[in-house]
Amino acid sequence: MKRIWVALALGALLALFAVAPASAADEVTVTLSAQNDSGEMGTATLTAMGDQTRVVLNLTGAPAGPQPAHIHEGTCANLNPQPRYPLTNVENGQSETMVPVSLTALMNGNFAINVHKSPQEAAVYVSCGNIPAVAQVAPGTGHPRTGAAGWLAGGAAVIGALAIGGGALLRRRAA
Ligand SMILES: [Cu+2]
Repeated sequence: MKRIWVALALGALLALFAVAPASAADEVTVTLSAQNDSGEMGTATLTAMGDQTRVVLNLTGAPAGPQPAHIHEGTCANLNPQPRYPLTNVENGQSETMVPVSLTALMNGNFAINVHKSPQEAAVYVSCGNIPAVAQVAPGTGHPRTGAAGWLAGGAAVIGALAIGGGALLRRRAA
């Protein structure tokens, strides 16, 4: 029986490696550039959490705040002023939000993240970054996206392990 478990463990391990690169690509960093001479710039880190996405903003040159922040449709150059997904107010350059939309949808929807000067001066944009489309990101990060290939490799590993295990079992029965 021992050989079966070794084979199964090996198969599970191989399956894990086959799927692992997908999770690395489930995080995207958006560069936030200063607008209107604000000097506020930094990053937005988007992490896939199933059908939700965690959005973490990290800005330097930011005031204490609070500063409203949103995901808008459009690009920083041509932003739909109506926010699509509100983000937690930026305070001291920091903000973290779970938005109820998948990272894939965000990356296929032509969205941008922006920060406003203050609740009183929301019309003044101080920082913005375009969420890149999936096709533009995959080559840049060097991580392959989740694909059928990964699942096929995982499945093949499991089937291989079962075959090895089954063979060992048959040999044992025959002996
Ligand atoms: Cu906004």
